[in-house]
Amino acid sequence: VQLEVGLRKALQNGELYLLYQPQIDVGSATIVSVEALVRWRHPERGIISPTEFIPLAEETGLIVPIGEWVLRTACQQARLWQHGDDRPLRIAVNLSAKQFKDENLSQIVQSALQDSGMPAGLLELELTEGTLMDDARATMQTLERLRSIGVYLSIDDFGTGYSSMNYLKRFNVSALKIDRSFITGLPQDSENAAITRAIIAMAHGLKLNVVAEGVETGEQLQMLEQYGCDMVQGYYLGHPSPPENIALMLANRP
Ligand code: G
Ligand code: G
Ligand code: MN
Ligand code: NA
Repeated sequence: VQLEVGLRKALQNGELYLLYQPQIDVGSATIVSVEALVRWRHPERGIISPTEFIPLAEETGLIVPIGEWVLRTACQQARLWQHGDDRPLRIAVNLSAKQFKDENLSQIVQSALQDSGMPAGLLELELTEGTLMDDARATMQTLERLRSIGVYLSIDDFGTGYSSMNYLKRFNVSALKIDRSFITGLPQDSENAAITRAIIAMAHGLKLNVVAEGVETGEQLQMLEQYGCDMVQGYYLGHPSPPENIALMLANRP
């Protein structure tokens, strides 16, 4: 209850902030997307992880205003990172189930794009399998609306939820992000290796991009490159970092 009261005030008191984690294209070894990850600087308790306060925000409905703030802040930040059309950079934002169900979602997305000047195709929205499976008909409608805006949709934490291959075919998303629990044990874990290869093959068969999350070692990167994984994200490539660090990475691109 204490935490809930605090969370209500966190937004207006400016206690939330975003870190950004790079997503690297394996082929060109360059940064192609940046994922926004929210943090809460609590006045007494210090920094609180989203694993702690996002579930609370979901329960209380506070996720809707918080999510809108994340979306707007991330888009505005990402606009500053664009350098003409030659090397466009996507910004990825996590959407929770409640945001996805919010009937104003497509308006909020459009308004965030308009106000920031970000092209729709450079906004990546990450949805989990759980969010997509909830209510098939409403899900398809919301996805259609988002698709028609032109945003890039990915399925986050792929492989950990319930996914029907049938839905995957119909959802019409752009990318799958393989959950980091499958990457962690690589290259030794032969079961994780088999699953990772299978997800990459399936994604490519469906003409989807595939991203490996939680890449922590050079060996893992090498293995994923062999498997034909398109993009990688994880501590080996860069931790979630303040915007200044991302600006430096961008400035130092080859
Ligand atoms: O960044 P970190 O590993 O601490 O994130 C923990 C969890 O919180 C992850 O599942 C991540 O997707 C989620 N998360 C981080 N930022 C956001 C956000 O802005 N919105 C939502 N809905 N989830 C987020
Ligand atoms: O659920 P989602 O994929 O959005 O979660 C992203 C979370 O994963 C963030 O909280 C981020 O801090 C964490 N993360 C990012 N890279 C790595 C990594 O290489 N290893 C581990 N253990 N966690 C990571
Ligand atoms: Mn994510
Ligand atoms: Na994930």
